[in-house]
Amino acid sequence: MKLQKDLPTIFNEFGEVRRNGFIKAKELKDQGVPLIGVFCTYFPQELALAFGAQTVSLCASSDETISDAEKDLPRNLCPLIKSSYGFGKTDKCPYFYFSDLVVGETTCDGKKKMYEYMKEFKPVSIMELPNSQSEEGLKLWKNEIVKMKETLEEMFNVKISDADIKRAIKIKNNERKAVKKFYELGKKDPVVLKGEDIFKVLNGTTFSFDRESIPKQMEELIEKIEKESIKNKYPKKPRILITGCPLGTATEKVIKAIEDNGAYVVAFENCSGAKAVEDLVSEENPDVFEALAEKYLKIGCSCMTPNPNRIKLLDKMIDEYKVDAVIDVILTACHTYNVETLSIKRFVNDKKEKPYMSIETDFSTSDIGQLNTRMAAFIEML
Ligand code: BJ8
Repeated sequence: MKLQKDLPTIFNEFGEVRRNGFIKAKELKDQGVPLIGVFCTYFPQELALAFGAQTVSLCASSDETISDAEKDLPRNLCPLIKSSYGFGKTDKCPYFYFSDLVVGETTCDGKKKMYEYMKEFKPVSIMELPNSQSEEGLKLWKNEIVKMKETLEEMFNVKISDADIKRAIKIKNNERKAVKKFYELGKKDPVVLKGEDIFKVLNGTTFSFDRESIPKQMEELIEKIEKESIKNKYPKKPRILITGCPLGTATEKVIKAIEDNGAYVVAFENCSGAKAVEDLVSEENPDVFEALAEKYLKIGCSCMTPNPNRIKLLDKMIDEYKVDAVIDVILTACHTYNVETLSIKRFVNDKKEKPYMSIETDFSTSDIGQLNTRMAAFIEML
């Protein structure tokens, strides 16, 4: 990343990292580097990093393969599941094709049942994620992490020591600190960059295969943004926080609809933003498996019941980012996030006294007009 370039070019390059990473993935395969495909932020990436493997997100975000998926899966299923399955089945996603192993977790019902069919054409290993963050749940999750380490050792014929995992924890923590420092630019008032650019950078870094270079890249980028903010003045507009399902290329339309209609997205609480990054893994705990289990089980996903950690993070972020309103993005047929809209609405309206709106969308472009109309009406009243 050459920082002599202007900011729009740099942001667009981050936006292209996923596509450009296909070649890099092939090169890594040619060098014999194992590639682990993942579908969820609950997977402790440190396990892969500890033995020199790479991880890549296989969560697709395009409607291109949905009709292929619907030959096997019900139409009334979340587009993220259908699209990801479709890309795998049709071999249209190079990341899926190059993955030696896919790791899934028992998160939502649709995803965990989909893996049963995915196993027919790809090696898939499932981690049993508890549905609650209880003491018992923590024990189960720690045990699952140990089992996954053993699966990786056996499959790739390697030994993963505690010291290897400790080293990986440090690398991932440094990455998290740097990414967090970047998205925390969203706290600035007046704003210094748009939500669509924050999203491009966050999404791009998840597809970087050089994790150790991320802190330096973020440092340079932050410095450049701060320097240019002296001359790039952004007019005052309402500040929005996005929560809900993860976003991807197809659902960038939501960010665009918000920012085209008079507001800024200053924060992403979902798995495309803070949810996966905010907390670090303890580097002090001598039990590396317990340290990993504690960090990952804390993730406030709606597949947990109850799910207090989503509220806790929202509470903190609404204040810290001086948010004027919250928009909850639900992918069609995502029952857990959809059911949770009521408690999020109650929390945002009653406890934080802020406006809230939930929108349901998919990976098509057919609702862009409707999104614009709803955003314009919502933002106007702020
Ligand atoms: S930790 S948000 S990445 S599960 S949108 S497939 S929940 S029906 S993506 Fe997720 Fe992990 Fe949770 Fe994050 Fe199911 Fe809903 Fe689809 Fe979803």
